[in-house]
Amino acid sequence: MTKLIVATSNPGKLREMQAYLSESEWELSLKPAELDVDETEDTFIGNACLKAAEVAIALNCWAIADDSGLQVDALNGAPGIFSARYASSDKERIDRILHELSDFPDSSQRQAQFVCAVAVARPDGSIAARAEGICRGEILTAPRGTDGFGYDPIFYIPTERLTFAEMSKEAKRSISHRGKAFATISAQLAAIKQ
Ligand code: ITT
Repeated sequence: MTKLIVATSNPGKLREMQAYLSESEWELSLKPAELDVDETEDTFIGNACLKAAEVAIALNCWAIADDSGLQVDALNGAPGIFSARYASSDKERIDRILHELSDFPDSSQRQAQFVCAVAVARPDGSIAARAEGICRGEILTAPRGTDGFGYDPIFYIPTERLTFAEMSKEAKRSISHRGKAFATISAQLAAIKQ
């Protein structure tokens, strides 16, 4: 089995990435905490490729990275690629979104989507695979649920009548941005000759 470095410092993302890659024929290993990559690109996929490539080169190993975030229609797509940098804790990030949407009480005005871009880099930093997944939903007026991470308690899926933070791991996987992106990348990873 070839080693594949999971290039994230976000514990919530890490749990999902490991679960979604658990049946792959790759030996997963976590990137060292001190190896951090600045996200200087202006797209999710650009930042996913950058993180995977820089970690791969630094460790001379295959690496996989995820760049993701929330895009709120009424905020012209914000926070988008700045989702992690929108405030300094998950609670403050949620409070900021709720405050910015306070003039938009109707669910029709609170439409949003999560985006996940994922990239796999070879040890020389070249990109071997990439994929993207999108999940549409609505931003609630107050958080609901305790599972998941990040913006999950305010991201509501009307067809399920649940937020991501109220869903089982399996339900989130089957409809989420990351579940979709990893379904595609897993097939690509399986096709790579190790
Ligand atoms: P790494 O770059 O180290 O992977 P990060 O947290 O900086 O970690 P991103 O730059 O991709 O990751 O930022 C993603 C932001 O969007 C971050 O605030 C997450 O909490 C949030 N996010 C991404 N996917 C999410 C999900 O499935 N549920 C809730 N929030 C999510």
